[in-house]
Amino acid sequence: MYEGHRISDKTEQNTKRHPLRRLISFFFFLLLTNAAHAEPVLTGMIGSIIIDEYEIRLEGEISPGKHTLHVKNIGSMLHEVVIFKLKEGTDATDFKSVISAGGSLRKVGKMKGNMPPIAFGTTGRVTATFDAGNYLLLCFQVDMKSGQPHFMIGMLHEFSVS
Ligand SMILES: [Cu+2]
Repeated sequence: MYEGHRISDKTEQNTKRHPLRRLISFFFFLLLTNAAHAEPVLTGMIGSIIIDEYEIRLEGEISPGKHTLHVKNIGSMLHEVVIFKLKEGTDATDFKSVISAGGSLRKVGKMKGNMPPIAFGTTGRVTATFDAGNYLLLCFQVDMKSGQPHFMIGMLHEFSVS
């Protein structure tokens, strides 16, 4: 009943607005989102992520909001960082089981940000918008020896935002 009420409100509002005005607002929306992409608005604290063989760890706590995290690769290989939000009720073990079984990532959550691989001894950054929930930091690079993705052999870190 509440849903129906909300939908009819929206329809009424849309019919009142001139199509050109809607187009203009959409254009400004694009401008704003692009600007936000180029120069992230930072709220709360900025944490950092350390990547190594084979671990990934978060220094500091992340509060809800948009954050850019500094990344440092202290290992001897290429590593990347993927920020993944877990669906409510799932954890790192569920994530690994789903991937091992060849299932879709969408079954366990959603990717929120990523930093392409960086060489050892270098730094990078990754930006994501966080809301409350449980997250994973992951590296998807494949290990030459075992053929396993790095997150399967330790480069996985679970944390929560509240
Ligand atoms: Cu890695």
